[in-house]
Amino acid sequence: MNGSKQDYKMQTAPAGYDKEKEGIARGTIRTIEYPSRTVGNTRKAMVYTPPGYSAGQEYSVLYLLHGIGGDETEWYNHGKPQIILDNLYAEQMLKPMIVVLPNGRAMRNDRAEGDIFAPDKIQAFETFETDLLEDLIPYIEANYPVLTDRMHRAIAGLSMGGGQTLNIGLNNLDRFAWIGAFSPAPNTKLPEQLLPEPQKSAEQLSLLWLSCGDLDNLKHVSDRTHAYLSQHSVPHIWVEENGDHDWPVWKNGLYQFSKLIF
Ligand code: FER
Repeated sequence: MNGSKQDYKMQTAPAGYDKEKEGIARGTIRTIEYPSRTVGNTRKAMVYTPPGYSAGQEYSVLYLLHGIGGDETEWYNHGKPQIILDNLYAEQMLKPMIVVLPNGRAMRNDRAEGDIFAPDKIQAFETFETDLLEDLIPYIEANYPVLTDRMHRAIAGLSMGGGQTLNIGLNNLDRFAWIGAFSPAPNTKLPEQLLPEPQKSAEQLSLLWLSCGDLDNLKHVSDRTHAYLSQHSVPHIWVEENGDHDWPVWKNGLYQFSKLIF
């Protein structure tokens, strides 16, 4: 466990953490559109603003990425982040944050149609780095009352989006202090490429979270990343969960990670 955040003990999410509760304040989730110079069109994203959201306050931002079979609605349809986060706010367990659900397939037709493994579609998940940094983040910062320094910006995602999270986040530690990868996919760069200067990355990271189900066929990606981080004493949280490449792991990842950031 050397290099891990050894003091961290994950507490099981309480029963009902992902179920709508009566009588609590609710946030709002809606679809926005932003101009993308990277793709050359207008792209969709969903944005969750927390209960009591007010333009007079300043918010941190979490960018939360979907998997290879999804789009900007995937978390909303399957993960219900707005319910998980509303429940956490009701318990005063979260810092004020806006959550942005982008579409990580940065190409003209960004729907999860046809062969979702086609090379141009896989490439689009790489192109998204530019769309995120140069188009989406500036749009969010121009249109929402958000804090714009690295300490108030987080990135997390599941599977293909977990790989993007590591590739983009660790490559841009001047932009992101909080990084959370849930079951990262084989698009994840090799650890030597992700962290060529592990000591320097370690100094910049506020949190690097890595979790994966023990039954996940892609767990070798997390294993090799965790091994490198440990070997180079890069502090991180590594959670091997009971579970598969599936929503219980990813929803728990969001629940656990969001409590720790900002
Ligand atoms: C692969 C297997 C799975 C791959 C990506 C995935 C890029 C993504 C899975 C997901 O997002 O659920 O070989 O290569």
